[in-house]
Amino acid sequence: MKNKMNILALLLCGSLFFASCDSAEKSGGNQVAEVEEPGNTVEAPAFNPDSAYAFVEKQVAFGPRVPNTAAHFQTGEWIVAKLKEYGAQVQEQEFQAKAYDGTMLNLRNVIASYNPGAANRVLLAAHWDTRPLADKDEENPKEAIDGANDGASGVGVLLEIARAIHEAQQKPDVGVDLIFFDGEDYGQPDDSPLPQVQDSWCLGSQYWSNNKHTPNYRANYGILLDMVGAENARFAREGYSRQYAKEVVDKVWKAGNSIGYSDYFKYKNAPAITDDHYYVNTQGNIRMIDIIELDTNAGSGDIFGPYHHRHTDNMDIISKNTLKAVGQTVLHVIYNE
Ligand code: AHN
Ligand code: ZN
Repeated sequence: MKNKMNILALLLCGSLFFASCDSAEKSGGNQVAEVEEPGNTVEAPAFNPDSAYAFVEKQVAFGPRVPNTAAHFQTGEWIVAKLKEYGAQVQEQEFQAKAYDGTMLNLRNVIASYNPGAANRVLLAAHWDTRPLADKDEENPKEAIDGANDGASGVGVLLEIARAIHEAQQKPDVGVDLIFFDGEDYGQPDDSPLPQVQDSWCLGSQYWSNNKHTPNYRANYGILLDMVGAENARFAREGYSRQYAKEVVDKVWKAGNSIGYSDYFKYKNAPAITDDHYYVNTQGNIRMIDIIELDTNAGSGDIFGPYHHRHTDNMDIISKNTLKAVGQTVLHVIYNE
């Protein structure tokens, strides 16, 4: 698509050039300099924030998507059905993983592919499970959270991207894979009395990084979305993203800023945090960034902000504007590959 647009831009330039030569002769001025150069960017289809919001709402309505519960199973079925409805080739990866507390978790990663034959691919990711506890909350810390932002927002954006690609006349040139990781949020709490378990977070991305859905699977790069729905969210450039995939950070931040979302994509650095992208980079051998809301002004406070792993992470904090900023930026990036 991009190449076709470049040719079109060249042709347009050519005819404008002749037209302005013509008028330049009459006026005696050089009109060519006044002709605005057509941009080299491809316009992506519109990301519908109402639709994305409804996808977040729907997940929350299932109840907390805690592994080994009915709400978790039903949400998994729903995600698979939506992706099939939107014309993707869908693979489910079912596996078991042992949690830090010894619980055997029945987990499922879901992978949806568009243009599966394309060699150039971009991998988009989010986690779809919910934390089984609210360990940062003073009240009811043993109860599971809604996870409207932590989990559901990223999934909502990915599903809306799937819908937008499906509806669009023009498809991206690159192949696009959407991966919905399970078991991200079952990590060991800081105050756990149990012996410390290494790598207790991100169980789905660890599994996938070592057991890809297709043998020899390759993607040029990946973008993880985590906590991308809260009102007034600010995205700083996270440490592992900069360490492993600096060019991708630059590309995505530039895209966000160029289409009007400079309030969200801030040219600020944030420390490295363990999230699914860490395992995709270190074990899966694919460079992946994390678009995640991190509070760079937290100081000694919580970098993950005030709603993280608390019951306040519910629909009240979800903003269509934030979903739009992230979703439209990611669509812009893949349509310009
Ligand atoms: C840490 O707590 C170090 N990482 C968790 C990342 C995370 C949890 N993202 C969403 N929930
Ligand atoms: Zn979490």
